[in-house]
Amino acid sequence: MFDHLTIDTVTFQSWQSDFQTAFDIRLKQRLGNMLGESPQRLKDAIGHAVIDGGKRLRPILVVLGASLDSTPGSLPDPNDPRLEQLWNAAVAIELIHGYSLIHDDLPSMDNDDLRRGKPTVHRVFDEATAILAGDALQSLAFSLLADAPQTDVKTRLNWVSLLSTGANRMVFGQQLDLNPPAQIPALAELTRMHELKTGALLYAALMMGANQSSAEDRAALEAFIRPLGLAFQIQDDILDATGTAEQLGKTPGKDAADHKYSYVTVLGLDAARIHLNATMSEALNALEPMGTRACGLRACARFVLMRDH
Ligand code: GRG
Repeated sequence: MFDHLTIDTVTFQSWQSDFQTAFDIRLKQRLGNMLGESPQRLKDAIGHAVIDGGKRLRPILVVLGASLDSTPGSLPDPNDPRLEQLWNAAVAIELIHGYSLIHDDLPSMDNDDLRRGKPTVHRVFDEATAILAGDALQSLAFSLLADAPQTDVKTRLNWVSLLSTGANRMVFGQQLDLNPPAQIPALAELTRMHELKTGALLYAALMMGANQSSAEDRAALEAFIRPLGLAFQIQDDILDATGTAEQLGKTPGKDAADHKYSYVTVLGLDAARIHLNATMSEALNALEPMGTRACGLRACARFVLMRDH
């Protein structure tokens, strides 16, 4: 679908790898500047959690959301100096994501030993240090937004508002996930929980990037990112049910083992796959009016659909 309006997956994956390299340079710079006074153990725990890991999907959404007009038909050069203004926002949202993963893995939540192919933060350090690392990442994220260079006050405030809303909604979703209903939830209830837990931060990422866009573009992006966030979660649930620890870098089969409601445990694997395709079509349809300006986002959506970890 929309093959003439997209970028092939191999090209996108190669760009994503360059993006990860560029992102990690900026991330390390910023952490180095902000953690000067931190005890070494906390610094190490934060580094273990957020450096050299993850797909960097949220920072990618920030950059693609901001690049609709600068690179129609292609992907933005991650080292383009015009992106300089965005890096604080891109790093900030990844720090919030990093905190959520550390806390999600804690014994009191998902109790996981493996994340991004490495032992989780509380396993390498200790539980209290893992909690503190997550705490610190939250305030570090917002100080990056407050101090973003070459960025007017209105944009910085808009970023703060989007990121705080996204992070809060993620917590609301996590609370729902921790206290599942006694009965198997209807699809609408499952969808609502995942819109909060997973979708809200993806929404914040894209809209932070697109904060200067026209109202028309922002409406199209909103109509895209909502189903994309759900598709991301459905794929995550399918991978949890079908992937290996080696492939995923985390413990597979947790949803079923922990009696969690997921798209697979509620719908079954085949229906979850059908639902994934329908949800992805909804996301791609929303981008249609944007033509080649949305090539990067379309390729990113395919990347979500095809990912194996
Ligand atoms: C603890 C407040 C709080 C929230 C936790 C992140 C989260 C909410 C839960 C993680 C559990 C989970 C599997 C959620 C599904 C989607 C998700 C956020 C997957 C991990 O994100 P990726 O795939 O991870 O972007 P990488 O490692 O690539 O950054």
